[in-house]
Amino acid sequence: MRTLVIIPTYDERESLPTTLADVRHHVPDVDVLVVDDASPDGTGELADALAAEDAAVHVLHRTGKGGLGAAYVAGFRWGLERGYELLVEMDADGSHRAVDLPRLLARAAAPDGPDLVVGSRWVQGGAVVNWPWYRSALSRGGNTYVRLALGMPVRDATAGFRAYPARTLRRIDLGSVASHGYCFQVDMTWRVVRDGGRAAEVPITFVERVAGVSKMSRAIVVEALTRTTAWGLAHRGRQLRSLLRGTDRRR
Ligand SMILES: Nc1nc2c(ncn2[C@@H]2O[C@H](COP(=O)(O)OP(=O)(O)OP(=O)(O)O)[C@@H](O)[C@H]2O)c(=O)[nH]1
Ligand SMILES: [Mg+2]
Repeated sequence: MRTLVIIPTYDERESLPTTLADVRHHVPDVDVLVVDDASPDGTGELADALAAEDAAVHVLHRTGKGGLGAAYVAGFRWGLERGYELLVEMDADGSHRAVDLPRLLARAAAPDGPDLVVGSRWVQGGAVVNWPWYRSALSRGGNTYVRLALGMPVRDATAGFRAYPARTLRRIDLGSVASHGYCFQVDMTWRVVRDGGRAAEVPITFVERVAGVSKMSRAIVVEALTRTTAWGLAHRGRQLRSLLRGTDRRR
């Protein structure tokens, strides 16, 4: 399958070279697209220099920090226009290990494979390295809330290491995806599952970044919480209405 690994960057000058080298080493047949939002630290120029030396590496420059979701939507469009059959999301900061990519890709490429493959921290065999207890608690708690609110059988819906067959992305109205932070991941998972798609989880080991700074913020957590609650209420309302219609008919 023609595969594109999309790596969004904002101020990842220190981490990007290693991330790119690891991807090229572990999955040499795969192309890479760096989507940079005019990083002030010059990550975009660095990516251009790396791409000039390697025909498999491409760079998409955006004009300013527009959030993770918008960067991925731009990357998906770029890849779909060029006929890639499998599109992968991966962080630049070293948290997602390229050594896990072959398993993720194999699961996605299997005959009759799922509509989404999530690299999961919270299934058997998954792990997180070097997170303080409160980051683990936030991620586990957030994912439990998402699962209960949406009734979605996914243990790590906020995970940002994942693979989409092109057919899945073509079914989604990408222009209507407005989530910015890791809410984007929940949003995309929900769109797949809500419409009857199958999501599979593959265990991965997530490693806390060693260089650069996290872009996670209170606003990103609040966005995830409020949007998930709204989707959950709408979903439960729909369920209730169809239940009542069924009861009416039986009377
Ligand atoms: N293009 C682009 N990339 C972004 C933006 N925000 C974050 N990123 C990138 O998205 C990836 C994930 O962001 P992180 O800051 O690591 O966020 P996180 O993984 O939720 O948080 P930590 O676990 O604390 O690192 C990294 O490669 C970032 O450089 C953005 O607005 N635009
Ligand atoms: Mg990170």
